[in-house]
Amino acid sequence: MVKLYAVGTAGSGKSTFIGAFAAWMEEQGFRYSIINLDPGADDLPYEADIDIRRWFTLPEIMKEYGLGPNGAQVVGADMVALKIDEMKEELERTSYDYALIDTPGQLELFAFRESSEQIIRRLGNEDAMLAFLFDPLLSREASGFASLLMLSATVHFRFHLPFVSLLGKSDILSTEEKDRIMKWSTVEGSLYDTLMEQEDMKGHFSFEIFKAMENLGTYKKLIPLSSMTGEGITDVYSIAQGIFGAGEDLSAD
Ligand SMILES: Nc1nc2c(ncn2[C@@H]2O[C@H](COP(=O)(O)OP(=O)(O)O)[C@@H](O)[C@H]2O)c(=O)[nH]1
Ligand SMILES: [Mg+2]
Repeated sequence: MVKLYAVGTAGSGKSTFIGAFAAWMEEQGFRYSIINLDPGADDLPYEADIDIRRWFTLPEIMKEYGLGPNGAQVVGADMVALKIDEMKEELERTSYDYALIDTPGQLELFAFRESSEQIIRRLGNEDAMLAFLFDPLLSREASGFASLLMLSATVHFRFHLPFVSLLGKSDILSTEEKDRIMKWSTVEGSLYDTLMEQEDMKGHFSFEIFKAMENLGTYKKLIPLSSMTGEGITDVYSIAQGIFGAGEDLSAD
């Protein structure tokens, strides 16, 4: 029973990916359960089986504690941990191959709050993995891509879970842009070389940073993902199957 957490910066496409992955699983006849951990979500592109908004929403927290949206988001992220046992019980009553878990819009609410560690541990970290979505527009520039790479390394380092890196919304990138980003992620040294071509980057970046990321294991091939065209969805599934060997394998067609 794989627990797949979608993480990434705000607007990177986490919720849409959960919806697209679920729709694909539905087509395949796989059993899944969707969990929404974002109390601030408005319209979600899926129907959550377990939804934190059943217990509280962002506007309710704002009202009850007299907080603005930013303060309420932080409180909300921590309050999720209080409901985790109820969610776990509910999850255990369903029979599923995959739990698809959507995290709050802002990355730091999940990545940098202590509550998220508790959530992952109590839902079960032995079969949990992270899907990290790279924002496509930021990824077009070498410095933006390098920043996201470091951010993904930070998230990886923080949770110590199997990790898949996805180049989100790949459908909005041109073939040239996509090829360039893919090259940065696969050809050792190419990102560093591009960065060094920029005059203002010289002296700011050390090759050692890239070596360290390589050692951390995050400097890995990105998978282009489009929740619109479905590109990359089966790759995510295959990688998860490769790691956990759960459920059924895809047929070779
Ligand atoms: N073209 C395109 N748009 C996408 C894709 N995934 C998400 N979006 C759009 O990007 C915006 C943010 O997506 P959302 O899933 O809410 O991001 P989240 O904040 O990470 O959950 C929405 O307007 C989505 O329709 C994609 O694969 N392709
Ligand atoms: Mg979302």
